[in-house]
Amino acid sequence: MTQRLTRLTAAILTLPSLSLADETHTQTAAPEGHAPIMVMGDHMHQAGEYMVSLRQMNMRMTGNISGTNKLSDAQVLGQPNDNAMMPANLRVVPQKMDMEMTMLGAMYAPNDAITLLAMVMQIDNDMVLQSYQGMMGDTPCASTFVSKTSGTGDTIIGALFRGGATSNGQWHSGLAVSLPTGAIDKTGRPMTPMGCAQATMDMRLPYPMQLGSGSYELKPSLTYTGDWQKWGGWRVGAQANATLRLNDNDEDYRLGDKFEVQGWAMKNLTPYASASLRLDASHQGKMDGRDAAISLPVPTAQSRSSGGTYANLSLGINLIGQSGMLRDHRLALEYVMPVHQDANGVQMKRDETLTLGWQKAF
Ligand SMILES: [Cu+2]
Repeated sequence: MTQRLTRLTAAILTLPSLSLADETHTQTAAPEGHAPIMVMGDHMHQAGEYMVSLRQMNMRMTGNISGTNKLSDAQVLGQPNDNAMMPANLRVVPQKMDMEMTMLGAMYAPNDAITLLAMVMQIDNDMVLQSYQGMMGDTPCASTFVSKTSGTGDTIIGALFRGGATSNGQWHSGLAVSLPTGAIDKTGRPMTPMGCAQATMDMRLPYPMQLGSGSYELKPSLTYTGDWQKWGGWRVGAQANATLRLNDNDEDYRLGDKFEVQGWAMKNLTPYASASLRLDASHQGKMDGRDAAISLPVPTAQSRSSGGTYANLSLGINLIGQSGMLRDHRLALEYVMPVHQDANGVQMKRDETLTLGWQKAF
């Protein structure tokens, strides 16, 4: 009798975990099955599965900050020019920048323990700047000018390694390398403060206008994803990752190493839609060395103006097709709002970023 009761109790206790296991199985097609679209390497695949993805990221920047403080154009003009004796201070002030990144990614799992990944990208930078007349004073040139660069960015290849299971989820680690396929010698003809005329020769454009870091990079990561059924049915995740620059690039500098932590929570709205909330914080060190050919009297050309500490809050929507031609196609949108910016030197102030992404596993 006691034995039968024990067996029955055991069977009842197993029931919820059985239904849970079933849910986990169908989760591959759930809208909250993948992390918000800006998170890289958040999930692994099962043996033989592959996936393609396309992301379009648009980032806007306006005005300038030093540390956490917003600077007026006049305050930027009061900053020293480290690149030359003359002019002694900065003479060109960035007003607005649009950075568009198109990322094409692929994932493939040769077995259940490892998922391989690769990503190539195309970058389009568009900056509007204001030059100020002559070697000093704050008389602007009659019009602003536009500086543009575009081309291939750096290329990422790597792998994710299945870790262990926790009571409510699982974790995996990742290791990728970034290959310096993005140009770091892009040129343009900015409007010079002397006579407010366009430069007559091509000049190397400032660091943020370049398309890559120029260095080989190591990118380790650690990711946790979980199903918090008991606490209201949230799908949650957390990731720590780093970008370590392995060498000085061909132009004799090395961008600072970057460290990032982020956490997210996703909630099912319907069988085909989920909403997400994500918080990320990152720190990037100052660059080491400088490119002697980048010498314009503009804050973005000063090697001290690199790196900083940032935090963002992001809202996202994730859709997954349930039937017909749309079945298993994922479409996701994420809107990133900066909540903390502490920049080294003088850098442009980041505004919102919008990313649209499509993913399909086979
Ligand atoms: Cu994938």
